[in-house]
Amino acid sequence: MLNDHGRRNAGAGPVAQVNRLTMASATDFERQYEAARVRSDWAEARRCLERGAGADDPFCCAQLGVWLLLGHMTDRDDGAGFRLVRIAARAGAPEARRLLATLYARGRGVEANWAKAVDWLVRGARAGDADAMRQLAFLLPEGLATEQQALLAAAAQAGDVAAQRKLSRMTQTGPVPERIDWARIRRAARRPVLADGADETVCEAPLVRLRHGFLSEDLCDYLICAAGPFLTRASVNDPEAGADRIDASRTNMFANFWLLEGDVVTDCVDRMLARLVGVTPETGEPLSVLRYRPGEQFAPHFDFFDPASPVHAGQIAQGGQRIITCLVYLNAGYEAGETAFLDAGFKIRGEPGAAVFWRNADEDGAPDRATRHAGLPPASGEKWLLSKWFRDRPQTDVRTPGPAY
Ligand SMILES: O=C(O)CCC(=O)C(=O)O
Repeated sequence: MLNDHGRRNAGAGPVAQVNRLTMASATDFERQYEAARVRSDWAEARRCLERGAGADDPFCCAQLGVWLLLGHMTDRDDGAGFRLVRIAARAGAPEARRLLATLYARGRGVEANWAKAVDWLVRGARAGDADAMRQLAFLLPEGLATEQQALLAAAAQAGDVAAQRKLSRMTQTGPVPERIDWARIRRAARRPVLADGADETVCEAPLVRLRHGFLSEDLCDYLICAAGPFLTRASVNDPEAGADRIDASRTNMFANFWLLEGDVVTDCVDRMLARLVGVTPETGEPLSVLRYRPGEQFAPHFDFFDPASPVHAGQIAQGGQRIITCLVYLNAGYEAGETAFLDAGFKIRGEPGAAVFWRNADEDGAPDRATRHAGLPPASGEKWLLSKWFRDRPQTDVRTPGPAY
């Protein structure tokens, strides 16, 4: 039986993005780094970054900061990574500003500080960064519809799809204000949090729980839009060979939200998920968004690591057992496509925003084989789903470097 834990292989887009966005005004440091990177001369690339960072070159600070945060080509050092990203953010690099906001929201390399996270988004938005505008708009409470509309309109005009879609869902829109009250936005932006509510029991053995209305329609759509650029064919991990591979048993696409793919809003979703299932966010693997087109499926599988497989036993020893799965249905407009529990004999498909969660293993890490489940293929339309796995210990969030680095 194949087990999917191949989520670590998502592309290295945002690191490349740091390259792409800042190359427009490339400094000598940057050009030297780029030349070494193209030759895959990583030792020289690193020396270029270090020389540039020593001279406060924003590109080099951002890139080396990212390497330190990811443990790429160097030992992971969150504090040093944070400080370098902050230098680049202060110098006005848009992606460094956004990353700094995420680091403050997550408490990565620095004590979590919501006010500073918002402040860095505001700085970005004021400088015209559509991404920061969109994030802020989704963090504003209902009462600030005018400011929200102004942020969304500006982001939408810059081509931001999530902003365009949210704007089109807003029922009462007035004229867009000429002046944005940034102080008001800074004060009002808040984390979306888990609303009070009761869980329903869908099945007793295995114990599968359902929470209606876990995510708002807005947040569901936010995740769908955010996943778009990172979608890649989902893989499975072979417990005998130990390697991830493309396989006919899993034909859908997925996107993982590692540090660089995520943002302040997705970090809020991560915290809500942890709260829902009663664990700390640090035990979560990266949030993952799955997309199934008609006929695409995730064949019957377990989410736990099987201690009987030497490869999986190694995974357990390294990062802990995968004890909880949480799925959130993100859209409507497709037929079939349920999540099926084969041995327990039921299928479920929640309305958009509904969360389903269960334990894959007991307190001692012993697998619950009654949790065998599948993502059935939609007969028509597209199915979008959030999938989140929690381990029995905090995760390092160190991504295996892909060749694109
Ligand atoms: O697509 C589904 O309904 C199930 C997804 C799944 O099995 C998983 O993420 O582990």
